[in-house]
Amino acid sequence: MTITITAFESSPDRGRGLARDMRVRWALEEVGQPYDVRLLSFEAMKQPAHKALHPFGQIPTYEEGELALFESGAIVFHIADRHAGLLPGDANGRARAVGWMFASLNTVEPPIFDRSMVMILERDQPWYEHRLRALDDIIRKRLDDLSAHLGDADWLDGAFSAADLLMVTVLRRAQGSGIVDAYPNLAAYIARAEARPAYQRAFAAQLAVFNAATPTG
Ligand code: GTB
Repeated sequence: MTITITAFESSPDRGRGLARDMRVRWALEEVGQPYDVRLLSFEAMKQPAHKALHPFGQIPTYEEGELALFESGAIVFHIADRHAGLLPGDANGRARAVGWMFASLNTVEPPIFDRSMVMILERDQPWYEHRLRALDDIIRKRLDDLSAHLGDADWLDGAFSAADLLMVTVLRRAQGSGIVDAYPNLAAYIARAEARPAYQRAFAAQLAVFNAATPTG
């Protein structure tokens, strides 16, 4: 059955692979599932046709036959659940990997996301510097603990899994802040993940969308 996902027609990240369709593309590449992409403008995302798929009018979505999903974490979990390669075969290892998937989205991502929103929306506010420093402190706390957990291991818990895929997409969003560079093992973790052929294919695919939408010269 054909898998169709949605992505930005013109991503504000300018092809850096920071929008959340990147997670879904990467997961599909890891498990070797071909997929189509329906590109949407911001306006189209808010129309009833798309809101029937995504109640909040966002990307990404995932359609496969009768099934329609939204929320990148749920989509990545679905892909990992249905195909071999992204979750351990043993029940306890699988449960731990799912725990790390939640940790990436519920514990590590929120302050990183908030920081990027503050930078976009609150730059002119009197509290801007204070709020940014407070968020940086929270992010550092999270990364201190994540770095200590990872140590010199390649991945969060044994073999590469959907948890690493999600965690790396979250950490990439913080890279522009310079905070991640203070943790050599996390920087190496991101680089190791980005070197995976599946990541490379997913990154190239989303970059091609940006390049096609951007006039050159
Ligand atoms: N919790 C949902 C999920 O994980 O799927 C969040 C989905 C979401 O935030 N989607 C964003 C969206 O559709 C795109 S990814 N926004 C349009 C809207 O809400 O109207 C978030 C994103 C956007 C831009 C950058 N960037 O420019 O760097 C990075 C990430």
